[in-house]
Amino acid sequence: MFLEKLNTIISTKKTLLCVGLDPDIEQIPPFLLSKLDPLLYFNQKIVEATGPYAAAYKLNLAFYEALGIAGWDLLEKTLALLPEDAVVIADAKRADVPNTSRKYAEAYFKTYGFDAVTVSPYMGLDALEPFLEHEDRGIFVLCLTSNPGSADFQQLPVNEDPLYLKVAERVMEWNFIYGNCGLVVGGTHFNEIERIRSVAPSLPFLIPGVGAQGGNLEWAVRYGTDERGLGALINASRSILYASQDRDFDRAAAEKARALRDQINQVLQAAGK
Ligand code: NUP
Repeated sequence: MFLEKLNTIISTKKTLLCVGLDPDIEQIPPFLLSKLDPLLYFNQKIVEATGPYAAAYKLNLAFYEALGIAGWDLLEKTLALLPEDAVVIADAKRADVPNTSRKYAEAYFKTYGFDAVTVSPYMGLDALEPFLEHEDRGIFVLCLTSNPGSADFQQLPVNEDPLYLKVAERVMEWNFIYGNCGLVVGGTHFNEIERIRSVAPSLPFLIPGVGAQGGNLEWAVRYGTDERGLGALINASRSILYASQDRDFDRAAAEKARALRDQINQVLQAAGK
């Protein structure tokens, strides 16, 4: 089961860090451009450097799709490099009418073998069921995203509570049926994380936005984790990937990842978790 796998990795490796593999040809160190396959080389070096500190890798599919056929090739080759002791998340933010969602689920879980996927709750339960029916995989539903635009819809009041809390409540209900749900909660919303955790005490949270987007790590860790200090992944992409533009970029990425893991563990310790 997904949550068991996630929590086993978290407690064995003692890390909540999720490394976001969002490779961008315009942001990688320029010296790599002379390599045969710069982005694959970059991903490989980043994975080798961060492996010991990562409980998960999250591949945002936009960075692969943007490259056309070369991107699908990069995705496949990158997946083959990832360590066994890390969960692998497709950040795809999908969901559609059931007949189409079934194909999305097949793509991520069967064709590419991801452990988990991010989905949008906007189209409702029947759009998510084709994903949820893959009982051994994790489904992270967008609850409150890290961007300022989350105020446009997600924070609107619905019978007094903000919509994102309704999403959290419904996902808790769905989790009683399927047992493989999680929530995406942006690390930029510190007060709200505590509220969401209180209505969804048992769901794993995927928390992006703490690095380049300036989220608050302490609140993300304190309230993003469950009462045992498990069930949360803190994602950082650019702040790790582009820690250096020089030949030491992989060492710099390892340093960033290690430092972030240590900071997270210090917060857990201070919170008595
Ligand atoms: O609310 C969200 N915010 C967010 O940044 C949900 C996400 N899935 N993400 C993704 O997390 C974003 O698309 C990117 O892949 C990663 C954050 O990257 P960075 O800001 O750490 O570079």
